[in-house]
Amino acid sequence: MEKSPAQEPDKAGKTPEQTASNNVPVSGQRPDQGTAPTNDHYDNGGKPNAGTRPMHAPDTLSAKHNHPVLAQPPEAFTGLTLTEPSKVAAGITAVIKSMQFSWGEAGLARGTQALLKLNQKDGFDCSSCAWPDPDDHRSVAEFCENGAKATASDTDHRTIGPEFFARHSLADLSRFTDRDLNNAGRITHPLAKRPGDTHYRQISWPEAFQLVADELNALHSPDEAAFYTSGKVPNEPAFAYQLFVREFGTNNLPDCSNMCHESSGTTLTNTVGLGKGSVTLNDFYEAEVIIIMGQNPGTNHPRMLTALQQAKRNGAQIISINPLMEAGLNHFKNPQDFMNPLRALGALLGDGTPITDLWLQVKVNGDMAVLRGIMKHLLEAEKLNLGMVLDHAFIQQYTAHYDEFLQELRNTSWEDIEEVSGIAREQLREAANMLAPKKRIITCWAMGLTQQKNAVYSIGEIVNLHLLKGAVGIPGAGLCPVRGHSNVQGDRTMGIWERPRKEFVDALGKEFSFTPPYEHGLDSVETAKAMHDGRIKAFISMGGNYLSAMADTEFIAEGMRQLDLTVFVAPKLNRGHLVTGRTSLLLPCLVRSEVDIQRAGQQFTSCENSMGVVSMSKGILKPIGPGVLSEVAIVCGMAIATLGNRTKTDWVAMTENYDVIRDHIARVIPGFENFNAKVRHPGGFYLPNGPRERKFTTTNGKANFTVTQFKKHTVAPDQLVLMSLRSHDQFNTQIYDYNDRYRGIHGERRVIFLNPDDMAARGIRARQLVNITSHFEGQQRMAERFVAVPYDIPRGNCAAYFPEMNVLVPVASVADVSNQPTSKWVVVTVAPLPEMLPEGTTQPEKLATIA
Ligand SMILES: Nc1nc2c(c(=O)[nH]1)N[C@H]1C(S)=C(S)[C@@H](COP(=O)(O)OP(=O)(O)OC[C@H]3O[C@@H](n4cnc5c(=O)[nH]c(N)nc54)[C@H](O)[C@@H]3O)O[C@H]1N2
Ligand SMILES: Nc1nc2c(c(=O)[nH]1)N[C@H]1C(S)=C(S)[C@@H](COP(=O)(O)OP(=O)(O)OC[C@H]3O[C@@H](n4cnc5c(=O)[nH]c(N)nc54)[C@H](O)[C@@H]3O)O[C@H]1N2
Ligand SMILES: [Mo]
Repeated sequence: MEKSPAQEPDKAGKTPEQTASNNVPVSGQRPDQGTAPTNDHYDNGGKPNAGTRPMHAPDTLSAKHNHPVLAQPPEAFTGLTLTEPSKVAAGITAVIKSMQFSWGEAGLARGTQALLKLNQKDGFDCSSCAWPDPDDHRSVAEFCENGAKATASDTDHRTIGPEFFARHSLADLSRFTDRDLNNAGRITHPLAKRPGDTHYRQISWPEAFQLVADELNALHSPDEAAFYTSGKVPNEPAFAYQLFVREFGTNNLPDCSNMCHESSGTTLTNTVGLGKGSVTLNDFYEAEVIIIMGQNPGTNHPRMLTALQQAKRNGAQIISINPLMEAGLNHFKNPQDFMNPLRALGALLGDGTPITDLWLQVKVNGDMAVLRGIMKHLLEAEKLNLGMVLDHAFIQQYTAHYDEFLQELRNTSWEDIEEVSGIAREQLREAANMLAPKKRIITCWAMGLTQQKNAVYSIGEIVNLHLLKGAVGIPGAGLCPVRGHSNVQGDRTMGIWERPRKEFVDALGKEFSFTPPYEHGLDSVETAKAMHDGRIKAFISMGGNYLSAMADTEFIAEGMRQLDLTVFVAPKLNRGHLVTGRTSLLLPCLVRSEVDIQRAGQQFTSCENSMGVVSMSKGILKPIGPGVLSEVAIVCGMAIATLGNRTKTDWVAMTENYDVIRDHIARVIPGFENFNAKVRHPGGFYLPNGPRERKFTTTNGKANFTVTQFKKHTVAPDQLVLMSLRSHDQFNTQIYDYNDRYRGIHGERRVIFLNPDDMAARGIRARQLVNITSHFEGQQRMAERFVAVPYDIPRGNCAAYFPEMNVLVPVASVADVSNQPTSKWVVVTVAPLPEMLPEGTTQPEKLATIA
């Protein structure tokens, strides 16, 4: 391997202590978690305190060359062009882009047919994000550019069958980019890689199920297996899956939620008694102020912009708290307006609706400081306007820990607030002035908040603000964690959780006449460690891409390669399917837009959106091929083969008719009584929500203020804080294309966004190549050859795309209490290389193309 200049310690900008380790893996203690001293009323829900197990950082530089199957995407460049970032999201470009993408990828007829049924009451639920559909009126095209892309990608008419896998070994496939893997097409047959094999080969379904059963039944304990779930899996297969796992005998049910809104769920459960948001879509139309923190709706929840546009038309003001001015937070042109003759001309000529009234350009993880500053101003305002700013009656009747919180707030100094947030006291007063006379306040947040070391406590400050204002459980007000995957919230409701509540386990055991395990299982982070040190020997994955989505890519790869068995249930290929255990199965499933015929006729499934509405999803397209089964059929197939006569459950009946599954759910999970009737109601039904009615079912029956000691998190002068982002052309690890149109990035994903002053200080020019080294507890991880791009981002912060940068995120760097990887807080040094990337550079010779 060629030695890159960044390996010279001085050029890589390492501190003396780090230089001493010379990039050799060293062990580091896992940080203590969940012990913030002032938060004695916070329950960590039985998270294992695994602070004692030393973790070894993989040597990321040599690791990537150690194995023929690459765990990281290839480093070749794909041709970067830079333009000015957009100030307007959506508009006619979005409509054209979505149509082009859909027609290109899914084929004209299949694509448009699918789009017309997307999110309609008699259609299928969009498999993209979890933003809700309007309760009453749905426009003919209730989709967005990215929903259209997700649907087009799902319904791809291209196929990859056994001959494709015979042509390409796993090592070959791993040299494709993530985009090319996703765009290769739909998997059409079950496939197996046996010990020693270099290729996946066709296998029959009964053989595949038997192979799973033989491997699982050979384990010494059911706890040697982990069963991962990604949030696209609908309720019915999710319920059947967790039942299979618990009948098998373990609670090892890690899921993508562990990396997503785990921090939100933890805070909300402790503070308001329910780990979900409290608002409905209609609340947006009645809100006076909407705060949007750590979220990029223009790309990740585009239909939210329609709600924000309506809110603005109804008089709401919007405060955006984000290190970046994302296009969707700036201006929005509603694509649906182009279809409305009264609005079409305005939409075509104007700049769209301005969204943000006040932008606070916070430094990464400065949110707690921002919120403290706003609340300090509110206390001042209350002094001047007694009884008009804070809701004393609400505080008195419903909350606990108010006095301790006030004390802590008063103790937080303005100097600390300004330093940590990067925002002046006067600007914070502007935000406070917008909030002071108002009660109908909604706060939305997403990954910018949850993927931080102190995420649980920062989100606690959001709740604090709402409790001060009594802005929970009244129309137009409430807490709104904006969920990611379309059914990630539903999967949790169905029991996809490594720490199930006792009442749930009791009910499950009673319904299915077995003794389920009560001991808590492993989450996504703990699973990674357990794989690595040999405690886990089999990994079954319902959708998702654990390898690329988890932190510390090379660490995960080392763990996966040691396993006896990996099983992946998926419609499309991803990198995670290539880094396998000794035996590996790739089992293709139907997607939501396809018709699912079982013995009792056409079946449908259901999903729960971000606001707790459960609705049905019924496919309309012909399945991609006869070799593909539904997720329910695959789960039940594995269960029948594995559990044999140990189970009393009628898995066949559940496969033949999903109503049978729903009848079980109705008896096990509160809120689902009469499920089969309610789900058939057009538009679905709302699940019960305590906080929405000011019922706070915490251990003390109160809404709890969170009291956290304010801490400054400092990094060395030469270090930067790296956050990970999604581009406009990806859905998590599924890369649709190399562009990030709104941010002015075209043709390339290996970029790092830097503040121009930070670039100058390091002698880095635009389009120069750099190496990035992350520093954690004396360990280093490295990502080589990224292209520097100057961007409007706070000094000291930088950004790169997920999953390319995940190799830099240390597996042991997790949020307190929730154990969620800190993917938005990675301490790095950035070292320039001599090379520049010329305009429009491509290195096609280095890119494997799909034949
Ligand atoms: N098209 C599309 N839609 C998606 C997805 C996708 O990949 N593609 N993914 C889905 C999933 S699973 C999820 S969870 C959601 C994710 O939705 P988002 O959370 O919007 O996704 P990210 O790209 O991670 O964006 C994080 C935002 O937080 C900001 N940020 C980063 N650090 C901080 C901070 O410290 N403070 C503040 N205030 N802001 C910060 C970033 O600038 C960025 O705007 O989207 C869902 N929808
Ligand atoms: N650095 C960094 N890391 C992150 C994040 C970040 O912001 N930064 N975000 C985190 C978040 S919020 C999340 S949610 C996770 C995402 O983690 P995952 O959910 O594990 O990852 P995805 O990329 O969404 O999974 C995509 C794969 O799911 C499969 N799939 C697609 N549709 C279906 C279906 O209908 N059924 C089945 N069975 N399979 C399907 C396909 O094979 C596809 O390739 O990543 C996390 N990782
Ligand atoms: Mo997510």
